[in-house]
Amino acid sequence: MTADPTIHVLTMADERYAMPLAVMGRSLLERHRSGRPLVLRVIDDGMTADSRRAVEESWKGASEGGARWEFVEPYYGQAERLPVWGRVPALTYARLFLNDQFPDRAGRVVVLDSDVLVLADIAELFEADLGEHVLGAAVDPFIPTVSALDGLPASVRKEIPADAPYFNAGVMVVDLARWREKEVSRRALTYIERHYRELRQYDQDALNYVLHEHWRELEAGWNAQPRVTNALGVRCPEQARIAHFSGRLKPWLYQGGTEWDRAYFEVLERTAWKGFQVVGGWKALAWRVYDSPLRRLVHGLERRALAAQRTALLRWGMR
Ligand SMILES: [Mn+2]
Repeated sequence: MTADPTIHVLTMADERYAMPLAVMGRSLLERHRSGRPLVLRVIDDGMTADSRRAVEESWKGASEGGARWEFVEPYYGQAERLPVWGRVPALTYARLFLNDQFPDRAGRVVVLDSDVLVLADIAELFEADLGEHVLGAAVDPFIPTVSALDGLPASVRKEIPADAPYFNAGVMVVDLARWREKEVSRRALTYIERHYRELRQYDQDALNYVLHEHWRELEAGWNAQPRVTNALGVRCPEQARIAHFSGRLKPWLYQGGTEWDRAYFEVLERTAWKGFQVVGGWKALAWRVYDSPLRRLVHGLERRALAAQRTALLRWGMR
């Protein structure tokens, strides 16, 4: 590592995610206590000027010092086809070109989804032991191995042991020099071009394929996913250092009952969205009923139904 002590963090958001971005950034900055300079770089896919102003307002004074932020445009390299379906925008693929965001750097960068809540000092993640690996990430509790439901497609499984763990790309610490050395961006794009009809988790599939021997498993607490408990009956790590509200059950859409939902709203109250309340009505109620321990009875079916929908869309809906 270089002598530059600056901590670099990269995230992505569009207009729909302005508020979650404000909460994520606020939580990151409030816990940033190492005294090192911190730069939060936001890949901004068309936020309005008002929203950006509110986001920046939310971050002012959040950190005891040494933090700044910048907004940049998305970049997708030579990509021609970025398959999307459901609620996730093409912006997720910007992650694959993270090295292009730092052309002059060879150190590290922490990459965070904007649907996370940071509960620990990010310096610890930034300094995580990676050995010789390209990146550090936590195993995805919803997709523990490459051969799990929603893991990598059968066509590539012969190249990777079936029990190889599968990581969630929503929280990563990346060594930029090694990323370039392994040509991760180019190879991930090749994977997407070749397998776009079988993609399940967008860019995350490509990264798991390309890096299956080159990532270091981090403690589960760095990417604790609160919804896993009701969906799978799996415990969420108690020592959550980053809570990740992955999937469709976002804390701002309905009243989730976990301690992390409460923590989320505590931070939200210190942003420009102070006073925000979940919109009531049948939809929020439906999410709430749905996110119960009973969910595990139907979760498998739900995922299969979504998979069938996605397959039909990728097969018939593109080109
Ligand atoms: Mn996410």
